[in-house]
Amino acid sequence: KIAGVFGALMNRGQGKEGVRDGPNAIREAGLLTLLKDCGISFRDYGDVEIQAIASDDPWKKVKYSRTVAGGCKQIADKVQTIIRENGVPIMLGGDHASAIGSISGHGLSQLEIHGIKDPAATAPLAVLWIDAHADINTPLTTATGNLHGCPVSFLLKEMSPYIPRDIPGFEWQQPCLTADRIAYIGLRALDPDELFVMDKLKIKYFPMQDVDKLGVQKCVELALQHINPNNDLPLHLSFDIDALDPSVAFSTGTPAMGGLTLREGLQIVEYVRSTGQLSAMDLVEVNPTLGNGYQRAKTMEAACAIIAGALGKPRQAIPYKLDFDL
Ligand code: DIR
Ligand code: MN
Ligand code: MN
Ligand code: MN
Repeated sequence: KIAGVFGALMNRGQGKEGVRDGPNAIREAGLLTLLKDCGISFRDYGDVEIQAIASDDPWKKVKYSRTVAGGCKQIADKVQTIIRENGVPIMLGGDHASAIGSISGHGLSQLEIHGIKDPAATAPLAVLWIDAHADINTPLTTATGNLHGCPVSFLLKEMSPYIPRDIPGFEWQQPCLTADRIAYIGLRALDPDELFVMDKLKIKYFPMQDVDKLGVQKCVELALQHINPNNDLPLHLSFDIDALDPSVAFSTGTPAMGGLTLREGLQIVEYVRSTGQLSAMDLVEVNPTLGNGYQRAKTMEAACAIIAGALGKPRQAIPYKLDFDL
């Protein structure tokens, strides 16, 4: 397999438009050179441009549903193309609403691979969500109206009674996961309704205080044990750069103090890589228009390091054996 890198120029899932420039800032910071130097084979699939829909008035509080949903459909198609071509999709964001697209596409690909004809079936797939936020608000409970705070509720079967069917643009989308197939690490900025829902659905989550108590290694082991007990499901790693502390990743729309160190972030992705099950990854919410030059450079360097770590770059050096396969 090779890494199939693509940009998702999604910026209507929240209010800070510069997140659209994230993918190209990550490329300009040298991601592809770094992968090449590490012997990681990849193909750059270019960018998914999001078509701004001219009249995209709010549905209740929800902003830009047609633009976001249409973009997510394009992203889902791109992910399916990459997987058909034997790639591991690496989506550079863009805001986290894009994960409705990448995870739906990954789910549909798994159904296709297993010859499951019913598109409403639960996909054989596990998701590890690394974020300061839980992104599990619903279109009716969201306080901000920003869809980047809602992707998980769109993806879970158990949440579908709470997702109105008439949100414009989302007609194509169906939940592909059950609540026992997703776990979180890094949480520290949840809305009260989100915590209620997570406890109700018995979702496994490791907030920052667990990272401090148990250590990040134990958290990632327990998270994966829960969502993928036999380590036989393909894994989708959805990494919001705001999971990292603002001292290393300031250039993001909703930074939250007290986050993961870069070392903890690397430990997570390196462990995921060691399972051999990484099947797709998102690295989202990188906004190069925020922060000063130093903060921007740090954020881009962190993003590149997290991606390379997930794809097998050892931390101590560029590998001297350049023949490994994903
Ligand atoms: C907040 C912020 N929970 C919302 N969410 C996110 O808008 O629903 N920030 N995802 O990154
Ligand atoms: Mn976040
Ligand atoms: Mn997020
Ligand atoms: Mn965010």
